[in-house]
Amino acid sequence: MKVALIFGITGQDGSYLARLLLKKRYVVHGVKRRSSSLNTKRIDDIYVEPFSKNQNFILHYGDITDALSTTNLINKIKPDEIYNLAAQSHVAVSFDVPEYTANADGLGPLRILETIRNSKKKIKFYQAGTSEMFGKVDQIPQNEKTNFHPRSPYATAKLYAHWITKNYRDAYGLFACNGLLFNHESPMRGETFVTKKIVKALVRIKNKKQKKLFLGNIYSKRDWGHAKDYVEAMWLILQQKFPDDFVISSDKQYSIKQFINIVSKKLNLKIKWIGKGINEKGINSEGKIIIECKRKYFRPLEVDNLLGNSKKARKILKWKPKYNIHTLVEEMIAHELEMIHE
Ligand code: NAP
Ligand code: G4F
Repeated sequence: MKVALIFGITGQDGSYLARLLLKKRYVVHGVKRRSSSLNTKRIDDIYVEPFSKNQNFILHYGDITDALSTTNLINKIKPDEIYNLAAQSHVAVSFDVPEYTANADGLGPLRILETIRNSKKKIKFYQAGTSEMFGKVDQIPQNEKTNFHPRSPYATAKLYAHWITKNYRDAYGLFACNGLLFNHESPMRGETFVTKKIVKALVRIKNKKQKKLFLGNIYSKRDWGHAKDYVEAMWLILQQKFPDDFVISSDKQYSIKQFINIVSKKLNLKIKWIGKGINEKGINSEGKIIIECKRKYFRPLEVDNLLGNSKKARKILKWKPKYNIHTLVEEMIAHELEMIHE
């Protein structure tokens, strides 16, 4: 049986990756942080303390900013594969906590790489890189050869992680790989990311549980896929003969406004748009304002135009996403409808 260690097990991707690896009969170890309230809701159904329902699923306390805990866990578990998904992953928040973001997202992976380098065991390493590193893009669509131009403390920290992973691969022969993943969403997405925020709010507005949705820039464009498809790509990346870096994307692009229109159409919420810029508003069929823009949701710097070209992954990994924007949105809506009746 292969043994995997996942940093960031309690996050969206960690919860999908753990399920995928358990299905593939791995022993899965996950690292969770101590928090003042429970942070395991995404994995509670596969783990119940004190006796795990699944004997192959083991959780440990740790923190990627703590070199001792990171090194000790790796040396104790001696995994075959490490997936580093742990990060302060919110771009807007990274402007408020830049030093912490640099420490967790930039130096965190270095701590893992250095431990692997000093380990006698050959451990494969996956680093959760991001399309945010392309930032102010000079090429559309973006692929593995596109220049990087990060536009946030988050993207800058992730760029360090990207290069240090590549450097450890080149310098020490580590099987260390970067995934350059474009936005991926799911019912498990964090509440403050834009797709989840929109779907949740529009479902609640439709069911008269909420009056308005406040957003920032609705003209940036993103390439959205489903987390379930993207964690499969992470696994495939570590199953190759040689370590390499791969763009993972749907290769389709929508603006935030287009995303809102897709969701509202599926909910039969007829939204009419009026006004321009910060004064743009979405109005329902009764003439009530249900969507407004607020300055506080705009970022000091924006990434306007992300669109991936995942040709390399589709050819080499033979990766093909099963979801599209419509099936993704439908699954997210169904989940929010279930939640509303809880
Ligand atoms: P997420 O839901 O925010 O999950 C992040 C995970 O990291 C959580 O388990 C979180 O723990 C953990 N974490 C944060 N700081 C930590 C620390 N100091 N020590 C240990 N664990 C820590 O993010 P996601 O959407 O699953 O994304 C997974 C990874 O892929 C992240 O690195 C993200 O930056 C990257 N990525 C995401 C996307 C995307 O569109 N989702 C695209 C490209 C790259 P808590 O639960 O305690 O907060
Ligand atoms: O959903 P978002 O916060 O995702 P963003 O910034 O693209 O980052 C996500 O994807 C990255 C991959 O490209 C990951 F690396 C990262 O960890 C994260 O998962 O925002 C998407 C867009 C932005 O342009 C933002 O300005 O939506 C715009 N937006 C407009 N109003 C908003 C809002 N974003 C958020 N979070 N909240 C708003 O109210």
